[in-house]
Amino acid sequence: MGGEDVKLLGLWASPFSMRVSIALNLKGIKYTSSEESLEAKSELLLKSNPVYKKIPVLIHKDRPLCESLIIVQYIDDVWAASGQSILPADPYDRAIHRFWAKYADEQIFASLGVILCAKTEEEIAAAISQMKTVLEQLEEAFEKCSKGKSFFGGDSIQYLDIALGSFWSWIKVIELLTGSKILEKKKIPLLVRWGDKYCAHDAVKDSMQDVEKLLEYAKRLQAFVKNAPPAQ
Ligand SMILES: N[C@@H](CCC(=O)N[C@@H](CS)C(=O)NCC(=O)O)C(=O)O
Repeated sequence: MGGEDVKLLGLWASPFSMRVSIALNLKGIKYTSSEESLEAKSELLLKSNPVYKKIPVLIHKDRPLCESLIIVQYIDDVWAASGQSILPADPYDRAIHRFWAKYADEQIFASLGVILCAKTEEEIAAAISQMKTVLEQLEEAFEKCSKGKSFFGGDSIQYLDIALGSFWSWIKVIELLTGSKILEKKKIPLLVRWGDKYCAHDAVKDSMQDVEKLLEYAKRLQAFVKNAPPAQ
């Protein structure tokens, strides 16, 4: 299903692009993808996301959609009859998934950015400590949402799995870059087990970034930030 009508403008290293790929995989939708460069954005990207000029963009039947979590919900709505549901059926559960997904976006993405651009060891230590606190809160959320099953969505991957899972390889890269253990089995045992199962899932494993390759990308990004002229 899908094929020519569905095109993803993305970037392999982007946590946000990965969400869209995984949602399409879960629904069994065929799509084409175009790898963007953030240094030289394509005309198609600029035309398709004139407001934020960011990836991912999903172009479905020539109509562009922006913002990864909005795209994931769109995919669930449009292909409601294919594959599994991505949003939970119960309105309360849906709201809880959206709450924690927004929280993960605000907190984890911000900490990743701080660590990659940090100028001092203190900044790095504070951002890592913040990330650990957020993951401990998500550990509690996992216990409630999963009800003893493998995923936030229970037996299957759902919205919050997709939202949080997109940061997993990046968190591992931060561990390697800084020499700090973040995914500690003692502190967040349920999330560590969840992460392993999530990364091995059929709809995820081919879209999940390779940690070594992502580490090299992160080092290049750090060097670029370090050498960039100060903002005017
Ligand atoms: N909230 C957006 C975030 C997208 C985003 O930050 N994309 C980055 C790549 S990971 C981007 O395109 N950056 C280009 C820029 O900021 O100019 C989403 O969920 O889709």
